[in-house]
Amino acid sequence: MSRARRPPDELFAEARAGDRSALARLLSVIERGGPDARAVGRLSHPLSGSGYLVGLTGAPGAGKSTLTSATIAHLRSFDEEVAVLAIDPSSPFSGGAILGDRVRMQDHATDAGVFIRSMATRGHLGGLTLATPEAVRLLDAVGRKWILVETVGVGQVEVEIAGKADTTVVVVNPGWGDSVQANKAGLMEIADVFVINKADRSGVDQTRRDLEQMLDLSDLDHDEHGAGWRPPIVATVSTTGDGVAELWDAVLAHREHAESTGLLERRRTHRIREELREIVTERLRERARELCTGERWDELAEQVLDHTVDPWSAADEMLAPVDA
Ligand SMILES: Nc1nc2c(ncn2[C@@H]2O[C@H](COP(=O)(O)OP(=O)(O)OP(=O)(O)O)[C@@H](O)[C@H]2O)c(=O)[nH]1
Ligand SMILES: [Mg+2]
Repeated sequence: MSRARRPPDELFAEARAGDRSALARLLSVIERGGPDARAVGRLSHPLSGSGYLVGLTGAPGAGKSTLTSATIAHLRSFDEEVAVLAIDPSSPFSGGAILGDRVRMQDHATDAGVFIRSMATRGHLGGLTLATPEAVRLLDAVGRKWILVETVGVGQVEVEIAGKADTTVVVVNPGWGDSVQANKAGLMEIADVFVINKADRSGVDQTRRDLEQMLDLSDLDHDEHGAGWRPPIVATVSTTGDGVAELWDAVLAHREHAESTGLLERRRTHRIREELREIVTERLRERARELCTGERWDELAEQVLDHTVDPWSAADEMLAPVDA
């Protein structure tokens, strides 16, 4: 296979026609960022909007990938096509493979109705907050009706990425109530559906009671959820597939609620605004890097050092082309 750089529009046409390796290469382009990534975005945007985005998150090892794999099997039994993105905001590794996920999801590797891909930060500015929505848009544009995004971890960034789905599934395990590290408030905020996975272990009832209690205490009517939705709690054993049908029914019920109440539209509007703000911020950062070089920049730095110019005035001067 030639590694020569191919223009995004060629790859895009091939991906639309069902070529998975072209799709994988486009996702690498998005992961790298820069002008080519923007070109992909311009191609995807007009053709996207019909896919539905389901986010899955939870503590490391909660069983998200196994659950995703079981969910894929469930969807495939109805002949639904699905794309999966596994996102690891804390990992610098990329190249499309978080090994564990590959292994766990390899049951589906030869199924043309399933596309699985991992993405990592690669350390560039803006990173996954820019790349994730772009990747989702691409998968949507090439015709995937269901897009599942698995996010590893429960820190602020992870919860932020996971919470930007149309429906967000939060995966916990029995005994979750005892664990101190989990960002519980953040997870309560984004959950549309709770899953107690590893329900073959003891403590499921207690965990369910804990979750119910937390739901009783939380403000379910705030805008993110919309009035009238209380996140259901589903128990699963993802290694056997037990409970996965109920989980998917809960996702479908939430989708229907979101579509019929206007919640989905509100969420998507909110998401687009946030993304636009990210894009503008990233552009301004790039612009700053361009502006803060050269002779005048060096001079000003000297003058600030000598106390002949204050930093604010120096910044004003560097920003003059932007403010104009
Ligand atoms: N007993 C039991 N084990 C499970 C269940 N689901 C997953 N596991 C096991 O839990 C371990 C972690 O599963 P993963 O699916 O990799 O979990 P994950 O949340 O994707 O993990 P990270 O992506 O590393 O955060 C594996 O050894 C699974 O076999 C379950 O329902 N019951
Ligand atoms: Mg995983």
